[in-house]
Order: sequence, then C-alpha cells, then structure tokens
Amino acid sequence: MYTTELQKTAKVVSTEDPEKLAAFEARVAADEFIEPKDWMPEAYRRTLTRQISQHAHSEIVGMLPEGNWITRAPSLRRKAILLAKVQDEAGHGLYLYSAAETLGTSREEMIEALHSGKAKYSTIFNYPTLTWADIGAIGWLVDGAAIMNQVPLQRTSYGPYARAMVRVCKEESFHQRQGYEIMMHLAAGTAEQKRMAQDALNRWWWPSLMMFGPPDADSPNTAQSMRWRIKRDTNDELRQKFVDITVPQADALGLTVPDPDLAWNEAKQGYDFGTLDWEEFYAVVRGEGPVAKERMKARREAWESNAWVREAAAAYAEKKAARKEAA
Ligand code: FAQ
Repeated sequence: MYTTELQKTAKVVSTEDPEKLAAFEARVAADEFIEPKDWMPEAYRRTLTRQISQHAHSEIVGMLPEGNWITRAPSLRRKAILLAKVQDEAGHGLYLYSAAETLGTSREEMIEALHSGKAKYSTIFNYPTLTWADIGAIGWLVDGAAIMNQVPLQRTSYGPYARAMVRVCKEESFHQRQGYEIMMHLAAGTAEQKRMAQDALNRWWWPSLMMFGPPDADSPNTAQSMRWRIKRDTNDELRQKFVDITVPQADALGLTVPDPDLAWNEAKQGYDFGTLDWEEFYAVVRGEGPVAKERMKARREAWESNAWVREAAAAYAEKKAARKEAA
C-alpha cells in the first residue's frame, strides 16, 4: 500500500557526518535519552516532529467528541468527571506541543499545519458520539488503546517526549477506568441501557483497532522508528496486545465484540481476529471521516474566536518583560 518490503527494511539513506551518526546510534542503542541540544540526524528530528505534533493534534481534536457531551452528562457527578477528563486532554496536547517545539518547529507552525489540513491527527476522532454510551466506549476503548500505545513511549529515545508520556499515561489510566465504569453501569442497567452499551461497542471497536496504524507490512515509518527507538513496538504488536486485554473486559461486561472471526488461539496464547477495513482507514486518514469537516471547522473557529486571549497574553508578557528591564 504505502511501501514495499525493501523500503520497509532499508536504512534511511543519510548524508550526515558518519562519525556523528555512529555516535548517535550507539547512544540510542545503549538506551540513553537524546536531549534537545544533542546532535541528531535530520530524519530523526523530522520524524519525531511529525509524530509528536500529530499526537498533540490528536489530543486537542480528541476533546471535541467528548466535549459534545459535557452539557448532556446524565448527572452532576458524571459531568464533573467528564469535564476533568476533557481538560486533561488539553493538558496532554500542551505538553506534547512543548515537547515538539524543542525540536525547532514553533507551535504556530504546527497549528497552521493542522488547520490547513497538512498535518494528520488520529482517525478515531473523526467518528461521531451519538449516545452517552459512546462516552463510556471512548474511555474504555480509545483511552485503552492510547495507553497501550503510550506506555512503551515512556521509554522512547527522545527525552522530552518520554517524560511527557509518563504524566500522560497516569492520567490516561484514570480515563480508561472512568470509561469502563460507565460501561459497567450501562451493561448492568435496563435492557435499553445494555443495548446502548452494545451499540457503542459495535461502532467503536474497529475504529479503535485502527488507531494503531496500518499493518506492519504497509507502515513506511515503523522500521526506522524502531531502529531509533522512537517506537518500541510495532503497530501490529500493540494491536494484538490491545485485543488480548480488551476481549476479556467485554466478556466481563456481558457484551459481544463485533467480530465473527474472533477466536482464542491456544498456540499463540492470543486472539485471532478479523481483517480491519483498511479502505475505511485510508479514507479517514485522507480526511474523509464521517465528521472530519465538522472537527476541523470547530478547531478553526475556536482558534479564531480565541485570538484575543493570545493577543492579551502576548501584550501582558511584553509589559512584564519591559518592566523587568526597566527595574
Ligand atoms: N490516524 O508508518 P506509520 C489519544 C498515518 S491519542 C491518522 O505506521 P507511524 C488520547 C501516519 O501518521 C491518539 N493517521 O506511522 C485521547 C503515517 O502518515 P505520515 C494519538 C495515522 O508514525 C483519548 C501513515 O499513516 N496517539 O487517543 C494513523 O510510525 C481520548 C503511515 O503510518 C498517538 O499519536 C491513525 N490512526 O505510526 C485523546 C500516539 N495511523 O505521518 C482524547 C503516537 C497511522 O507519514 C480522547 N503516535 N497514521 O504522513 C504513534 O505511536 C504513531 O505515530 C502511530 C503511527 C502508531 C499512530
């Protein structure tokens, strides 16, 4: 699809100083963190900027599907929890933009890339949240998938990204539990509530598996990112782990994973599962997701209508700096 087998295994052709490159690779191989002022190959800087900024955009756009339910949460307690969760996602976006900025791209440039449609964000946030059960399913499945992907990133080779992930993972684990707890209540509730929970699982299951990215054989970035320890596991490895952990959780809820091919495989000590709809995945990556246009419109409008906050903050910072200079 994206790449050939040869491209997947080939090293990036580099015009960098071979001595510096060898020293860099030795540090990475010894599991040392690379820090912002350290020498790094341009391709390492580029792929990290790409991954971290996309990750930041995902956190920010990811506030929209759940933000949609804050005013409609079924109780004060649920509203307070959801509000806190959505605010956490904003915080994750900010740590991640800060980590990406240490690589030399400004936040304005990253945000402009998002708003102009040049930058990607996770496919998962292009699906609508139709019922309250979707909030449970997002916490359980989407945050669950995010944790599966982010726990290994705590040991990613770039220091600022790894450190941001430590805090993010702590918060994501609370998010996953709050989602599962919503599902527990719905699944043990009235027949209509259980139906809502099953419907949410049906709609969010496959998009959640797509969060891990294309299959390894079609993933142009995995081989190099594994070599530089940006990624510690491949897309398929993490997807398999997620399925293995999540299926028993669905069983405990008394819900059915919407995959007729799902079967325990004794030999591999994991589940076999059906093929994902990769056509759908690539269409959503291209910006053709069910609510992609609404998501981008909401982001652009928020950016424009909040321009006065940025201007006021900049004016205040300038005034403070001038006072400090005069003192
Ligand atoms: N959506 O060669 P690979 C969250 C793109 S955070 C869109 O395999 P890579 C928290 C990929 O960018 C969720 N695009 O790429 C939350 C690449 O395109 P490019 C976000 C995707 O980077 C919860 C191309 O396809 N998490 O949910 C997707 O080695 C609830 C080829 O792919 C992260 O970003 C996709 N699903 O592996 C918030 C984690 N998959 O850039 C609110 C960090 C692939 O070459 C509410 N990122 N693509 O033009 C990663 O671990 C990696 O970047 C992967 C992709 C695994 C996502």
